[in-house]
Amino acid sequence: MKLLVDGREVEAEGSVLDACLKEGANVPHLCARTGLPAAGHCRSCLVEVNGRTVAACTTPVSPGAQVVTQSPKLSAYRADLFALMASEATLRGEAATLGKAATFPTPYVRLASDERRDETHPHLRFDLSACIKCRLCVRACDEVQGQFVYAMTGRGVNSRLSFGPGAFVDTDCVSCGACTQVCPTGAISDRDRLRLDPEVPVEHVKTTCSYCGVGCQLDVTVQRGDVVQIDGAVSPVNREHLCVKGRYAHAFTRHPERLTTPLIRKNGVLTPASWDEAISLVARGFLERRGHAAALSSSRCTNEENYLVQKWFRAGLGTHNVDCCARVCHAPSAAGMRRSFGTGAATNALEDIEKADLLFVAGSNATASHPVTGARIKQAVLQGAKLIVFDPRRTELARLADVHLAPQPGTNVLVLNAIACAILEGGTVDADFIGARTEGFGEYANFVRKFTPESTEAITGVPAALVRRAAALYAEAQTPMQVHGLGMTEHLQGSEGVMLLCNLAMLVGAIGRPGVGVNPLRGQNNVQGAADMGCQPDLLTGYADPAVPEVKARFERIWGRPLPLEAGKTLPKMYEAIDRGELTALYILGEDVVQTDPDAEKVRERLDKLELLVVQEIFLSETAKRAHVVLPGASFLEKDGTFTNGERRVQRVRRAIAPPGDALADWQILLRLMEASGLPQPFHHPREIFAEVSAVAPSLAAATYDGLERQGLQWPVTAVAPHGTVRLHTESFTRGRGAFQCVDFIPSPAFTLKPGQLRLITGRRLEHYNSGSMTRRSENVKLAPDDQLELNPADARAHGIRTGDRVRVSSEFGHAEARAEVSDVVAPGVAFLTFHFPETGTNQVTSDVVDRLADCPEYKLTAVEIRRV
Ligand SMILES: Nc1nc2c(c(=O)[nH]1)N[C@H]1C(S)=C(S)[C@@H](COP(=O)(O)OP(=O)(O)OC[C@H]3O[C@@H](n4cnc5c(=O)[nH]c(N)nc54)[C@H](O)[C@@H]3O)O[C@H]1N2
Ligand SMILES: Nc1nc2c(c(=O)[nH]1)N[C@H]1C(S)=C(S)[C@@H](COP(=O)(O)OP(=O)(O)OC[C@H]3O[C@@H](n4cnc5c(=O)[nH]c(N)nc54)[C@H](O)[C@@H]3O)O[C@H]1N2
Ligand code: SF4
Ligand code: SF4
Ligand SMILES: [Mo]
Repeated sequence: MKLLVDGREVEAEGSVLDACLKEGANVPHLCARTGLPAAGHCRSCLVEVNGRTVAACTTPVSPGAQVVTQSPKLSAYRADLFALMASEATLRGEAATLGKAATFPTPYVRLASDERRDETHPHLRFDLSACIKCRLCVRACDEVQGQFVYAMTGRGVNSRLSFGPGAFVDTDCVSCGACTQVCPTGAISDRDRLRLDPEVPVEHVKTTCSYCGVGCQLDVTVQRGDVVQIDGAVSPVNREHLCVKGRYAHAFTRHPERLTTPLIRKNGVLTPASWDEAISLVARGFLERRGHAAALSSSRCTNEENYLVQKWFRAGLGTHNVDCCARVCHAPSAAGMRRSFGTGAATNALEDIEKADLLFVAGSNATASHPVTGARIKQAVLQGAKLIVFDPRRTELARLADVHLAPQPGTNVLVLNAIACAILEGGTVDADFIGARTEGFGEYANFVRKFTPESTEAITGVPAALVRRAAALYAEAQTPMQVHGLGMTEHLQGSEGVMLLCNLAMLVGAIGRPGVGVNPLRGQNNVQGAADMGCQPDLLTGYADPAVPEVKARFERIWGRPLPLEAGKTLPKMYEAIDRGELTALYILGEDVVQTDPDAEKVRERLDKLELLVVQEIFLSETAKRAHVVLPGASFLEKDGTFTNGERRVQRVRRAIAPPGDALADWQILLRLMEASGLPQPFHHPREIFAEVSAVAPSLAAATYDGLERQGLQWPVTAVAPHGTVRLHTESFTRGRGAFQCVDFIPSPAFTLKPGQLRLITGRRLEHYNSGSMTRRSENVKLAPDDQLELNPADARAHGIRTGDRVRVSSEFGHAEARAEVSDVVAPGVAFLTFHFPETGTNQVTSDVVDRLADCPEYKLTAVEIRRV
């Protein structure tokens, strides 16, 4: 709509403040922040609209409105306002900058300011003498993160910001840093902000977080060539929010243990070597072992790097033996959803969380594993959305849930069939959707009727009444949206469990429109992209099937090489091939299989059998320690490229600092390796590699770096959808009709316990990330110094264990040791152990059971014994 700002015509929506800022008018504003609804608290943005003085942030634009931003009256008002603030607080930061002209010295009587300081937290710092009581921190903590750490106490001039009487480190804070980012005075600050030297120029680089698959956009502040501070950037993904890893776990970049030079094993010892020597040794080593070579690519690395890895192995070395950590993670989501719907990726977008009237969270601990998404789910629930949580543990979200279904680990199939049975019995299916868009319903309806909630209760441990209540809530919702995690996939029946989630969505017609769908919360920052690029043995870039002759011909034309005919191996099959002596050379890009693959003892044995193990890493990981050659790569802050998040959004990664020593960007190393292997590539920048990806992958046909620049694009990005695709399967399913699947329950071997055994689940905690190679080398260790074993009080009592005790966890595969945390998060008979510290040995305990369809390890169920040590 059109209005006048200082006499100039402006076309704007939203608030008068938005219109003024769009016009470039100089309107001070302290408490108006994107990501938070306008509140009009600080009054610094007063302007005149049609002659009336109003707060611009809370006044909506109206057609033809006349806005005046500068007048003697407004100047006097602003001067007075900042003078008043200065009488209450030591103006610093943004507030000082804005108030500079007006306020010093203040004509008002200086009130006794709040002198409270607190430096107890590893990241956050408090000096409340600078607090101007704008409440932004309170609102960020309540309305964005949902942690409710702060309150304003007292009234009028006596009001104070409070976080309770104790030390800040003992509050419920989850260190997201939202409050520090919005604080306009520095009353709430953090170590990073204090490290910033105000005298030295800074550079800002926008890039994508390299921890989880949410894909938050970061605003990185660089000073003297070093990352000093990270803030949340404006983006539909994270709306300026971040978590404790994305914001604070960046010290690893300058850690002394970073790899800075190639290493070659000589006389048993990894010894520094030149790039030339290392590259030719590796290239020759793989060429000599053609037919016996395999690659594991990295979901931590960029799309361009993943593309090169599989191209090198397929076109250069003639093998489809390429896999990545999706195998041990969401490969079952991809396989299951592909069978049901035709595309193995999230059907909807993160923005749909606010459009859903019910969220069904299955086997996902989102507030710890995808914290920015988790916070969004919490906010949706606080705004009235219903919540069903399906998880054996009482997670943070489970505590907020309308219904918490807590199954025995490994019984997902029974519970999901029982929910379907209850929906069918209730007759609340969407018959129109089923008739028009699906197939196999008749057989499925007959099959699933035997799984009554009452008949499954004894095995699953979930009361029939709760199953029926969840079924009714899901079926009655207008916009029921599912998100799921590894509690679904990392099981013997992982892919099948995911298909049952798809069944539920189809039963009630919850596919193909806003606020619904089946949405795997993809784990690693670029696991979606690694799979999109073709880092799996059976599918090429863009999920092209090499068995289709036209597809094969197209790739051969673009790559200029014949494609291998023999099928490739998944990661578990690669290990078996090592045992048989068929596989002798393995290239691993950024994956610490020794720490993160199951049955670690066996993994070590197998790696040690290899004639050539090459690991391209940023740290000497447990896996790199066993390599013949180690190549030093660059971290995400040190290179360009793209990552694809869990909602299929391809986003730019931009170099902020230089890699340490002689380390090179992984794509540069790969180009050198390809050239030395006789497969020279014409690329000089990731932009050019991406152009080839677009040429090969139909789903990215219309994607370019320029198009991704602003906020990325969700694939498919094609000529008919040049701005990307927010939701899949809107008209029909990728495979035509959605396929109902009949799945019977098959108990895992570990489901049957021997006397005295517990069911062990392994997984994550907020502060650390997977192998921990990066978060353990950051200040986050001060928040979480080690792994923990959650035990129910009953089991702890029975074994004489208290919180803090060291406990040995044993299975038939091996032992682990960790500190006990006695809590009711887990039910009796269930234990939970994290895997972020190598010394814990979590994966020495986990088993060799894998998903029936996708070979994903069953990390979520091992029969174990425990004892105090
Ligand atoms: N802080 C942090 N964030 C991370 C990571 C990290 O290491 N740390 N890693 C990233 C990666 S790679 C991934 S894949 C994601 C994973 O993120 P999530 O999917 O949240 O992973 P987990 O915590 O391993 O497991 C999720 C939940 O599954 C539940 N569960 C276990 N067994 C069962 C079962 O039989 N049925 C059901 N219904 N639930 C079950 C567990 O109790 C747990 O709460 O997180 C990503 N984000
Ligand atoms: N017990 C148990 N085990 C599990 C799981 C579980 O739930 N329980 N979850 C599984 C899951 S879902 C996953 S995804 C895997 C994850 O397993 P991994 O992929 O092994 O875990 P990460 O710690 O992410 O390790 C990646 C490695 O890449 C390196 N790296 C990071 N950035 C770069 C880069 O830019 N370049 C290069 N060259 N290297 C880089 C890091 O230093 C790190 O050593 O773990 C699995 N293991
Ligand atoms: S860091 Fe996050 S959780 Fe902690 S007080 Fe600030 S806003 Fe709240
Ligand atoms: S939620 Fe995930 S992507 Fe966002 S800052 Fe945290 S780790 Fe990074
Ligand atoms: Mo993962």
